[in-house]
Amino acid sequence: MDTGITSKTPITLLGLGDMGTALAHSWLAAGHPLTVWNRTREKAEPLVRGGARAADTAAEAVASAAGPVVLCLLDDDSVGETLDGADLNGKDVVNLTTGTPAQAWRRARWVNERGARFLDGGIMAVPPMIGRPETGGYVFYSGDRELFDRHREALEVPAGAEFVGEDPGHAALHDIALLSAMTGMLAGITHAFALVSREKDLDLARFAGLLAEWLGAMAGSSQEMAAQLASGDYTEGVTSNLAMMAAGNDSLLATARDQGVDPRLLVPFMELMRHRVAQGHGDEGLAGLVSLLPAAH
Ligand code: FVH
Repeated sequence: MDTGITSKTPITLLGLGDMGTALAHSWLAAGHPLTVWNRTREKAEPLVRGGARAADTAAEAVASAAGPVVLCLLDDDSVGETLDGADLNGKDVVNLTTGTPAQAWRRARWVNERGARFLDGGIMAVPPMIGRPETGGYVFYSGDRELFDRHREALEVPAGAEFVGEDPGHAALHDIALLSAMTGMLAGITHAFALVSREKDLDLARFAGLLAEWLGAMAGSSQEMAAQLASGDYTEGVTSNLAMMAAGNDSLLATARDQGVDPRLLVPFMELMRHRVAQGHGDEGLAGLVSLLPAAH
């Protein structure tokens, strides 16, 4: 006989956009009692048919929460609007809304002042990866360690969970750092395709495979950079030195010119390399470039 009683952690989820809906389906499929709320109520209907309960207001959803209150909304402003008027006292708040570290610090303080615990999360996955561990998606978490440990099993249902520290801003910092690295990589991919795409007899699908393989092989250089930054010796274990790479940039620029491609996506990085070599650091790896990046305030 199905008594409807389960030992699974009940989840309250605020926000049913593409990502929130994917999270909701994964918790339902794993048998977690689920209460949902969304500003546009209709988005809750398919989940209600699947066994979720839809709350009429965010405040009502929070009031009835016996487990973590998870937010997956557009941005930090929508989090503030959604929680405005909700009684958070004694609640566990898990914010999976993408934001900056500064927003996470402020939100943590705001939530703590209202008597609740706070965990921030940065999702490193797209909706089709949710509930599918084989895709490698995961979420960075930071903030209240005890809250994380208590709800870890439930948090690991949609995607892997990577706790990165008690500083509430560190999940967002990891998230944004990885997205920033991805942005640079996508700029490089865009430039590479601009170079080859005008060649009529070049197999772009084959090129794409070679490109992905090469980027994967080069990704290991991040460990070299980490070791150099940790020791402060930017010449430690250098595989390819800056002087050699800066000289090679001339070939990259000449080929861009010959192929009729604007090199604007690469030039700022190349200028940084040239500057560091001119400072007399041609024997370093790339770690020395980090020291050139502090922004003027
Ligand atoms: N989708 C993705 O690929 C990325 C993957 C990495 C992580 N992001 C972040 O996840 C957050 C939610 O993203 P999403 O994909 O669910 O976003 P949308 O489909 O646009 O849904 C937005 C939800 O936010 C609600 N909302 C917007 N403004 C307000 C407001 N002022 N008050 C209350 N709710 C608000 C919106 O409600 P509605 O439009 O349906 O009424 C949706 O529920 C996000 O931080 C990504 O950066 C996703």
